[in-house]
Formats: sequence, C-alpha cells, structure tokens
Amino acid sequence: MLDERTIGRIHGSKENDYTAGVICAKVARYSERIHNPNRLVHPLVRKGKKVAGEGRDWRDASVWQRIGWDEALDLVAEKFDAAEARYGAETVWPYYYAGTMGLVQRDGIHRLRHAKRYSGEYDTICITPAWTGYMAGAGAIRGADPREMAKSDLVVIWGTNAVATQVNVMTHAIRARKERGAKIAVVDVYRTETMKQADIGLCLKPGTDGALACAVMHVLFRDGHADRGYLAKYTDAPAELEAHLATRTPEWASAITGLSVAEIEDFAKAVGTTKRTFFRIGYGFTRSRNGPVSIHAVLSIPAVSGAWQYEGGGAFHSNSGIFRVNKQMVEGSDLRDPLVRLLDQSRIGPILTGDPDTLFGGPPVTAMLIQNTNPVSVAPEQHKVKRGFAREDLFVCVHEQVMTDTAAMADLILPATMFLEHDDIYRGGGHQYVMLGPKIVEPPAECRSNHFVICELAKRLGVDHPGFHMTEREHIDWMLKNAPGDNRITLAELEAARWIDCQPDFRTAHFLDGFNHPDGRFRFKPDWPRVRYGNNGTVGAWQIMPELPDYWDGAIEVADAEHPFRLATSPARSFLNSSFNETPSSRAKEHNGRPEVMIHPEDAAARGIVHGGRVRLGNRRGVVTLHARLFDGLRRGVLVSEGIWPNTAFHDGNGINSLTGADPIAPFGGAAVHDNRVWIEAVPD
Ligand SMILES: Nc1nc2c(c(=O)[nH]1)N[C@H]1C(S)=C(S)[C@@H](COP(=O)(O)OP(=O)(O)OC[C@H]3O[C@@H](n4cnc5c(=O)[nH]c(N)nc54)[C@H](O)[C@@H]3O)O[C@H]1N2
Ligand SMILES: Nc1nc2c(c(=O)[nH]1)N[C@H]1C(S)=C(S)[C@@H](COP(=O)(O)OP(=O)(O)OC[C@H]3O[C@@H](n4cnc5c(=O)[nH]c(N)nc54)[C@H](O)[C@@H]3O)O[C@H]1N2
Ligand SMILES: [Mo]
Repeated sequence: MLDERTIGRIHGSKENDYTAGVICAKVARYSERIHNPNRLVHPLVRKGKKVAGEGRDWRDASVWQRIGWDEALDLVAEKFDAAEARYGAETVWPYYYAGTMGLVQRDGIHRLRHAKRYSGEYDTICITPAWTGYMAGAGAIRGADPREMAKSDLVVIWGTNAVATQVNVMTHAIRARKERGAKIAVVDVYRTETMKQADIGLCLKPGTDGALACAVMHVLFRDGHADRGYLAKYTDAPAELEAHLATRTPEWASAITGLSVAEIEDFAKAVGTTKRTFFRIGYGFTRSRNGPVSIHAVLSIPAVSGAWQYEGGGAFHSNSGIFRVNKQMVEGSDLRDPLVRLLDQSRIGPILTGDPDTLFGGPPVTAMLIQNTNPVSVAPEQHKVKRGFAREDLFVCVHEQVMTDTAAMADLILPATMFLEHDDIYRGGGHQYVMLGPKIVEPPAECRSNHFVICELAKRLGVDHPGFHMTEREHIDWMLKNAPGDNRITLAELEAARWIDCQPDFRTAHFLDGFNHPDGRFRFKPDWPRVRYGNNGTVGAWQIMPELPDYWDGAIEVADAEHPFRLATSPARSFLNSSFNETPSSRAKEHNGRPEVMIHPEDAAARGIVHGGRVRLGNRRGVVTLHARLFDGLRRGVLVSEGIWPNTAFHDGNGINSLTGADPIAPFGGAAVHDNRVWIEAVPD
C-alpha cells in the first residue's frame, strides 16, 4: 500500500505453506488493473438504442450519460417492479458468477433473489461436469492434501494447465522431483507450458481421456498391479470392471487417443509400479460432452492401483467439500421458495432468445442484474447471447469494474469495487485454507461494493431480511460463528490467524474409512441420475451413459468431412477467463497481443495457411476471424485457441464463444467449451 488509495506490487506470503510466496502472473500485476484509467467509476445510463460492438468507451457521451447513485438504484427498482407487474417475479433474473470468489460479495445476490422470488440460476459453466463425475466415484469433493504432492513419486497432472491456471501445483510437484526424484506426467491436448516441464507428456486427441484411463487400468489388471485387497475392501464392482476392461487394451486406446501403444504402456507401467502416484485432476478435460464420464474414469485409476493408501498417493481435484462456513444469512436461503424455476447459466443465449425448453413454461426474462460475470464474452452460443442482450424489451443493469462486452450492452452500468477495496472471506479450491480478504484501500470515485448494491435494492424493492442490515464484517463473523460442526471461530480469530487450515486428517482425506457413499465404497458403476451433485431436475441422457468407466464417443463432436478439426479454447496464462484481458501488459504478454489459433504446420500447409496469417474458423454456430500460429506441439486435426479475448479484439467482433455450444452436458448440464468441431480456412489479408 502506497497511500490510502494506491497499492504497490502484490506478493504472495511465504508463511502460507500452500502458496509458499508464489503468485500467478495475472495477480502480480494487479496494481495495473486497480489503477486502470479506463476503470468504471461512475454510474452510467444508456442514451440510445443498443448496438452490438458500440459503447465500449464509457466517456463516449453519444452512448452514455452519467447519473447519480440514488437515481440509478431507483431506476433499477422501477424497471424490476414494472417487469414483475407485467410477467410475474420470475421474469427478473439476477445473474452472477465467480468474478469475485468472496462469499459476501459473490453470494449476497441470492438474498435479493430469494426475498423477491426472482428466477434462480443453475450454475453450470465451470464445475458441474467435473464435480458430477468426481462425486459419482468418491461421493465427496475433496481428496488427498494438495501439499502431499511434494511427497509423491509420480505426479500426474491431468487435463489442467497448472502453470497458467493453478501455478502452486508446480511448486509442490517440482519439490517432489527435487527432493525425491519424482516424475511428473502431464495429459493434455497440446504441449502446454506445464507439459514442457514434464518427464512424461501425453498429448491426446480432445475428449479421449476415458480411453487412456481405461487402457491404464487394463494394464494394471493384466500385469498384476491392481491392488486386489484394496479393491475388495473399498470398491463396488471390481470383477465387473476387470471383465469390462478386457477389451480396453492399449491398442484399442491408441486408435482412439492418437497416442502410441508404447506411450500408453510406459505410462501405465509407471502408474502401476509407483505406489505414491498423485493424480492432480483438472477441469479442462471435463469441458466436453463426455466430461463427467472421463473424469470418473480417471478417478477410477487410483481405486484400482490402491494409491489412495499411501502418503503422496491418491487424487485431488478440489477441496470445496471440506470448508465449514454457514452461508444461510448471506444467501437468505431461509427465504428460498423451491418452486421458483432455476435457469441454466450456460444457456443464457437460448434463454434470452426465448427458447421454450430453457424457460420451463415460465415468462420470458425481461430484467436482469449482473454481477461478477461477463456472459456476452464467456458464455457459449455467443450469437444468441448477443441477440438476447440487444433486445430492447430487456432491461439490463451491469455492476462492473471495467467496460466488458456485457457492460457495453447494458442499459445501466454501476461501478464496482475491486477485492482490495472491500472486506470478504474466501475458501480455497486448490488448497485447504479459509482466508480473510480485508479492505486495504479506498475505492476510487463512486465505486461501490456488491453488498451495498444488494442492500440498497432490497430497500427500494420493499423486501427485508436481517442480512440486508449487516456489514460485510458482520456477515463474515456470522458465517464463521454459525458453522456446522465444532470448528466454530469468530472473525477476530480468523483475523488473528489470517487463514485457517481445514484439511481433514490423513485417513479421512484418503477415504481410508470409506468413500462418501452409504456403503463406503468407491463406485465404478455410478448411479448417474442420483449422483448427489448438480441435479436440479435437468437430468439428461443418463440412460445412454456408459455403466462403467469408458470412452463415451457418442457424446462428443467428432470431426466430420465438413468440419475436419477439433477446437479446444484453452486458458491464457495472463487472463483469468475474461478478467485481465482489458489490462494492456496482460494482453501484450499473450502471443502477439491478439487472438490466435494454433495449428499443426502440416495442416496449415495443406490449406495454404501461413504463420501469422489471417484465418477463419467456423461451424454451424458461428464464424470467428483471427490469426494462425503454426505449432508442432499439437496433433494434426486439433486446433487450440488460448484465452477469452474481448469480442472487439476479433476482426468481425465475434468472440471465440461464437463457436461453442450451449447444449447441456449429460447428465446435469455444463458448457462443453473445449469440444467443438470446426473448419478452418485462410483469409486474404
Ligand atoms: N491463467 C488463468 N488461470 C485461470 C483461469 C484462466 O482463464 N486463466 N481460469 C480459472 C478458472 S475459472 C478455472 S475453472 C480454472 C480452470 O483450470 P483448468 O483445470 O486448468 O481447466 P481449463 O482451463 O479448462 O483447461 C485446462 C487444460 O485442459 C486442456 N484440455 C482441453 N480439452 C482437453 C481434453 O479433452 N483432454 C485433456 N487431457 N485436456 C484437455 C486444455 O488444453 C488446457 O490446457 O482455472 C482458473 N485459473
Ligand atoms: N471458450 C471458453 N469459454 C469459457 C471458458 C473457457 O475455458 N473457454 N471457461 C469458462 C469458465 S471455467 C468460467 S468460470 C467462466 C467465467 O466467466 P466469468 O464469470 O464471466 O469470469 P470473468 O470473465 O473473469 O468475468 C468476471 C467479471 O467479474 C468482474 N468482477 C470481479 N470482481 C467483481 C466484484 O467484486 N464485483 C463486481 N460487480 N464485478 C466483479 C470482473 O471485472 C469481470 O469482468 O467462463 C467460461 N467460459
Ligand atoms: Mo471456472
């Protein structure tokens, strides 16, 4: 902190034994984001009609007009009440996501939603496919202590580009290599920065992870590396699994994944002969139409090898299941009416364009409040999303920090605080700490917190709840004091400790007293429709899902004659989804400061595509124009475009999600953003 309004460089704390002083490339440059001259600092109301691609400059007086906070909040209340009077409360859809992961600022929007019986949001865009598949096997979203990676002899980083998205994984994996000579294996669809650091790099065809996992298990059974004692004690159907895997040979998997038989055999041998094998399982490979099946297949490997029994062995995906905080007050969940519809977050395009399947027979959405998310950029089927936001009969209030693609389509913009300008509490995802994120500096000009907006709107909309009268700090204290179990603490105690370690003991974390199902057994045969995660009534296609771990080919978009390529839209190292893509130095660090698509040089040559040349990608959902980057670190027939760039960074204003689909992933929904078949062609400059 330089003065009460200015921060200096952000550092990681060396005293935190998970992050160990390491901070990611994005947040290290946070001062540039917080003190960005283009930051939104005043409420703004739109003057004229909504035109896609316009309104990106908040100083543009032909589009935006400054208004006071009171007037702005009155306007929201007036529009929401008018919409409700016409169509009923479910016509209002408060829409949010995890731009901030603080529990007060992120989740307070639900208090207003429940108090008013506005439409609910079924959150599917990120974790749903992964958690469904993980839950199906283990019955809980937790695993071995992530710090144990440092005590492993083989760290398998599967479907995550940890160097970019979760850099602290590398700290522990590399410690294991230095201190114990551990090997690092990486499974991805291209040679990422993470794979470049690996001893074993497995570059497979997108969506084929289930086949690799099955072949590994085939070899474990075949070569006597399956732990039969463990299987008998801890799993549901080992004999059926073994019989089923008889045909899932390395040759079979080689034809599907594109990996050689030797690569598969060697990897399986390493897993089979290394008791302390730690599977660090990411999200990337679950963003496919067979994602839940694939992650369940991967999670089945340590249940066959018995790696869970050893320190430094087992699996970890997310620790979200270990934290004990009580969100009832902040979310106002006591006011929730279970009969109110839940609209699917990922299907915002079909929803706003009136697809009856997505509205559950209820009214159209005609009013929205948006906090912490940028759907015009990040949501699939972008053409529909844009058409929806262009509707003149839809009133949209966007509460934002910077001028995003979504804010540019709003009727009203409210300026938001950043995380160093408000108090909040955070739970880890990749680690085991609950942390306090106190306010450090004063916000600029007229920026206000999410909590302020929600409480002020409640007043104007005539609803009440104790949560609307509490400060952020009172909410944090309440969440901690009313936590379930006997680990209750106070805000003062958290403040003194700075972070609280919630990691369960070794036996619990490694499921040595049983997996979290009634019979205590890991499920090789999931009861898909009854998996206890994410089922909000949109159960689909479970009847045709494989019964046992498998490669589910019928689900994904396999290439065809018209669309000979498979496209993954992987993360950029310097952006966090669409956050930071407005920060000049973050943009400059990504390739040539412009969106690009990586293509194998032989595929490029066959199509007259040159390095740096302009290309068009397309499918039935849309067309995107960007630049080619020739790269031999991916397979022929595969394309990778890193980062969610602003739509305006593309030649024709169509962002990468113009190509992705909003059809739900079975069984409980999700966005298959890495599962796209496309064509590609060179465009004359
Ligand atoms: N720098 C940066 N960090 C981030 C984010 C970001 O956008 N940028 N996003 C944050 C968020 S919200 C999340 S949820 C996490 C997500 O972080 P991750 O768990 O890393 O998930 P993804 O970013 O979706 O993709 C990870 C990798 O999966 C690969 N992949 C795609 N399809 C397949 C496949 O079929 N098989 C295999 N094996 N791999 C595949 C991609 O190429 C990519 O390298 O990261 C968080 N951290
Ligand atoms: N093609 C493709 N699409 C993807 C993905 C992909 O890998 N490929 N990844 C998907 C994933 S995993 C996710 S999680 C989603 C995420 O997508 P989003 O939830 O939209 O996340 P961001 O794009 O980072 O945008 C969050 C916004 O919240 C704002 N914000 C941050 N803090 C606050 C705050 O305290 N108050 C307010 N009012 N605003 C705040 C930021 O300025 C930012 O504009 O995108 C998904 N879309
Ligand atoms: Mo995410």
